Amino acid sequence: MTATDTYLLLRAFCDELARCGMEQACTAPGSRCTPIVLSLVRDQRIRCWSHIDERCAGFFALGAAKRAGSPVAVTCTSGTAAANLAPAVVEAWHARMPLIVLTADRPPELREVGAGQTIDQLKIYGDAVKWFFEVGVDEATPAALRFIRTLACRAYWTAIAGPPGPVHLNFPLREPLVLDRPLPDDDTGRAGARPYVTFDSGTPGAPTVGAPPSGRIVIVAGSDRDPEAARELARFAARNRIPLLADPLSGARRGDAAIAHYDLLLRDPEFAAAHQPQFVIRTGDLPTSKPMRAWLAGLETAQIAFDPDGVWHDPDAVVGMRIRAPYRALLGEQKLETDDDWFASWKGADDAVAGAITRTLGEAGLSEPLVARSLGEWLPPEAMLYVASSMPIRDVEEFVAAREDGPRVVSNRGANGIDGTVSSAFGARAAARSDGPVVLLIGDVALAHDIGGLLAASRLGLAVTIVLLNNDGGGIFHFLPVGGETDAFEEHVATPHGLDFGRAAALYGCTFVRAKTVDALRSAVDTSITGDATTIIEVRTDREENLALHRRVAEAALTALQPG
Ligand SMILES: Cc1ncc(C[n+]2csc(CCOP(=O)(O)OP(=O)(O)O)c2C)c(N)n1
Ligand SMILES: [Mg+2]
Repeated sequence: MTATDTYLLLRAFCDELARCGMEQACTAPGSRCTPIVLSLVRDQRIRCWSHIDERCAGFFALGAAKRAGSPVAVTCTSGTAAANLAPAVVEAWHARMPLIVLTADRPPELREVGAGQTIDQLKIYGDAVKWFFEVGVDEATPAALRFIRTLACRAYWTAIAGPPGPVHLNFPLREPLVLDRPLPDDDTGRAGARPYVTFDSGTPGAPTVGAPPSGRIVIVAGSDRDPEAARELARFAARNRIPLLADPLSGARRGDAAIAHYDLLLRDPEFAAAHQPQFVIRTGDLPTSKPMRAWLAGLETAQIAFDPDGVWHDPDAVVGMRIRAPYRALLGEQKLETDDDWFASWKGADDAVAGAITRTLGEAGLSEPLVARSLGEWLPPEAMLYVASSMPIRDVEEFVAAREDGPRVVSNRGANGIDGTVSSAFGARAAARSDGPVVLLIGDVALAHDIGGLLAASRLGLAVTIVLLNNDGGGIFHFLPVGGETDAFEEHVATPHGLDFGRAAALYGCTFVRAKTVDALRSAVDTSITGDATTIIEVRTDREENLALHRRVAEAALTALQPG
């Protein structure tokens, strides 16, 4: 086996990935991965994004896959490099994102004999991948070339076919790792630009489930990958006058039926008790809101969950029917018999709470909830709002108002980690080409965690607008019982760090602005999203005050819901 064999096989492999439709790949440097990196880079159809840190590379690929809606490859060298992809692989598994992970490895004769940078990479990501395959080291015979072509297609289609997810191919590579002569032609590909294997996952037929729902129906829409289906769902709910409790991650918080403030509404025990539906339709993942989860868990009514991926989100075991199809397969064109008073009551309450939010936040100056609410209101429809875990995603769910043409909201909520978020936002920017800015809303601990992700700004020439909520620590923990454990809370839970992010911005060649007022924030955001520099817009907040403000809003919402 020669370098020519290695490169012939890998060129055919990359050729097939590109024929299937793969447009982006992420690389990280190393020696053993040289043949994979060079083969990806030399394929003109694949845009390769170079990274220093594999953890960043993985999360960048994830963000790119999220934006593109198609598989993105990521490759790295052997050893701990491969282990550094694990967080992104786990997130991709839970978020059902198509990643094609290509790790380089030593050939069998160099394993477990003290060769450098060699660890056991077989099934290193465990059950967090849809498919693992150890790619044999081989001569580039026509049969081997045909095989590797089918392998690439299989990896691609496995990653994308429902439910999507990561696949892992481990490539043992023998030295020499670079070519010493030009590569001969290879005519084993199909004629034209066709992939070696095309794939049809089959379209499921419309399910049948007895009589259509009627009366007091609610729809609960959670995170979804299909923005067009979300818009249709919003239209369906509006047409039928069904309250649509839509997480911003669903893409359905729009139209006349959207109930944006269900989190605050359902905190009111009287409201929750008085608004018991006869039928619950759930779509997508379960929203984060605790009051909503508790309310759903306590209902005695029929709950039906639609999910084309067959995802099983039901921690309280109350869903009685699951339909592995989009909601429209069953309900799309129907006109349902619904209850108008029921709809009006939800809408009236939602409006009342919206008023309470606006008033209370208006009295408080620039705050974390106001930043979340304002971004939802200001950003243009073509923007993507990438929201970090912790309070940012909760504030977006709780405070962003319904808007017909709001930005697309995404988040790494597969495993709810605070890691890799900066890299994912840059990946989304990379996959966006010309269609709209990416704005990242992130806390200080999450930014510190993936500070290296900022390198993508200068190295890869990508611009993201980063709105940083800096409360010097994990503000979320003040909302939890651990907030009372004063002996260890600050140092070991809240973890204040005192970082000056202006210096980080300087190190990574980003612009840094501090916004102290709503107007200053708006003008900084506007300037940044229309410019071509990555800007960190810092809003300084206080964790205790943030807790108090959230409580004031909840009280104001309760008061607004009182009759008379
Ligand atoms: C990788 C990872 N480590 C730890 C956690 C636990 N965790 C959840 S929120 C949080 C603090 C986040 O702080 P920050 O980003 O500043 O947001 P804030 O809570 O202030 O809104 C931590 C450490 C996590 N979710 N993921
Ligand atoms: Mg914080």
